[in-house]
Amino acid sequence: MTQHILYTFRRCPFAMRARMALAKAGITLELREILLKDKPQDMLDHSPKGTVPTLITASGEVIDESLDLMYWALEQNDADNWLTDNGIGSQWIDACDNHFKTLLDKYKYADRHPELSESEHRKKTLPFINTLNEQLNKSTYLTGSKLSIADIAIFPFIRQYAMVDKQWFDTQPYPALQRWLAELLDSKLFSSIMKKYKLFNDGRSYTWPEDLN
Ligand SMILES: N[C@@H](CCC(=O)N[C@@H](CS)C(=O)NCC(=O)O)C(=O)O
Repeated sequence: MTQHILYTFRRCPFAMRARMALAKAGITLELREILLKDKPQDMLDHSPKGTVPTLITASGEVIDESLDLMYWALEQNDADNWLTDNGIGSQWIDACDNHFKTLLDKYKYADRHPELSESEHRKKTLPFINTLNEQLNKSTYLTGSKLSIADIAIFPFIRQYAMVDKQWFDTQPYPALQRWLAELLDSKLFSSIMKKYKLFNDGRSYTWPEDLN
């Protein structure tokens, strides 16, 4: 039987959130780990924009936006009701994807954006970081007392943010955000989607999530 095929890159935050939703929904697929500088032709043939994650379903549909992939997976199996989020989850995701992500990239790659120093770039991220921390002071997760799609969609970017200058992040007065990040980093779900795979370009692909040989 034809399987779904996922082109992915382990360290890409968009691919991480997609893999978390796919794993949570218990979707089995063929995982193809790629290098962004050496994209497989089959992936480009299906999605010329060439971004990960890209999923080709068993029926040939192409899903090449991480958020669409999260919804596609959870709409098939949403055992923990990640999609029930008081309707505010999409506002958090929108603020992250369409606002914070650009500021994060400038902070992370400050040398490519010399108009400001690294700490000046970081300063521009602080309103969003403060808002997250304030929300997580009020509720365990972003949309209430239980985990939802918003937490998972945003988490890989906060992970990346914290890693730019870990010592700085760890010593900031964001206890609620630090608690939330630590919990997600320690989760079985996250470790299950961060396993290392050999490259598809070296002839390897895997039945995922089980096959680690
Ligand atoms: N909007 C896309 C963005 C995905 C994206 O930009 N992924 C990056 C890797 S983290 C990528 O594939 N970049 C293409 C490249 O570097 O060539 C999504 O949500 O899936």
